[in-house]
Amino acid sequence: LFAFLLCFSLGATLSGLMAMAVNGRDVKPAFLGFYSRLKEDILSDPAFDYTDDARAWIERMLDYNVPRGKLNRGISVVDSYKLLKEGIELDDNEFFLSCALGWCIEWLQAYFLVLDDIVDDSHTRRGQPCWFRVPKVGLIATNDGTLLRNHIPRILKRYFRDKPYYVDLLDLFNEVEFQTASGQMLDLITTHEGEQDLSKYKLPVYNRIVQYKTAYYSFYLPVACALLMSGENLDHFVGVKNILVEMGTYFQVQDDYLDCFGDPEVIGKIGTDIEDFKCSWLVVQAIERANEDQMKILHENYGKKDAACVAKVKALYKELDLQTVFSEYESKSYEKLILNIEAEPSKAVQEVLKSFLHKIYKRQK
Ligand code: DMA
Ligand code: MG
Ligand code: MG
Ligand code: MG
Repeated sequence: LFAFLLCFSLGATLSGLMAMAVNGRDVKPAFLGFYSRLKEDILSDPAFDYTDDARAWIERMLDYNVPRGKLNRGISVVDSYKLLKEGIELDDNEFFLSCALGWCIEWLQAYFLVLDDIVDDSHTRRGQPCWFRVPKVGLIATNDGTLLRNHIPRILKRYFRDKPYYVDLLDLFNEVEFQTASGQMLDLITTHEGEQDLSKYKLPVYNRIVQYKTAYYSFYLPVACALLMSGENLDHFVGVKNILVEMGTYFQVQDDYLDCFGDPEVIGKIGTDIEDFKCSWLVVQAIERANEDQMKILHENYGKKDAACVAKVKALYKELDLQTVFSEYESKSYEKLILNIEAEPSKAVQEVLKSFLHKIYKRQK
């Protein structure tokens, strides 16, 4: 009887969560609930015969890297899809499908972050050591990244292969992955140029890097997924794409700002941009404003893995008042984005874009 009651109340709670999420308010608990289902699919994939060790490895790797972030990108698919339906309620299956696409983006993000932390020589991520820093993981993390990436088409195949938009969905994920990896390449090879000549770090170089490495997968992809689910042709949404790329650029400027000035306890990661000689928004702004003596300080201290050098760079950023420069940039970007959004013909699309913008405006993490 006890077991029965327990099952009954668990069932009731789950369907309660679903009903709440489907009808509007709190998507996150229901979204998180579907993670276990997708994980179970992967662990029982008939194409691979898991030993107990293999199963335990994958499960730990997924739990460590996939569901522990803010989940903004994933949940945005659901939020956007709901807004595009303009008040027509999602049924349970539509709700699940939009969550599954959201999780594919979270899987993609996990894949990029596992590798990004290796190439950036980072220490922590989401308040825990980076996956490759975990004992016994090390460079096995590179293959785990490959696996995370390969899980995405498997999820898509299982749940979307009969949909008319299946081919477009596969193509979308392929394109966005290509753009992101290309952006990561630009991010990484630009540091070589900066080491030769710091004055190469100018705004157009910066914008190009962040458009590719961040904006497409973080901003365009969630909305594009929701549009495909709604039966739309993505070729008709070039204006929306441009706005989302602008928003993604603003988001990466925030990321760069927080790398230096954010609280590691809050952002869950310790910044490494100064040590790594990154073409960060802050150094671009510093170079624009520095006099000869200040340029000398930058030349002598930027890109050194030495706490004293990093402190000197941070002191210079404060001297140049980059905190104020940033908050002015932040308000201006917001105003410009709102203007562009309000010029979009569809009210539903406007709502999608505004809800996205409000999730990130003045974020602390
Ligand atoms: C992030 O750039 C881009 C991708 C594709 C992960 P980043 O190295 O600034 O990110 P983070 O600050 O999270 O390490
Ligand atoms: Mg990084
Ligand atoms: Mg990086
Ligand atoms: Mg960063």
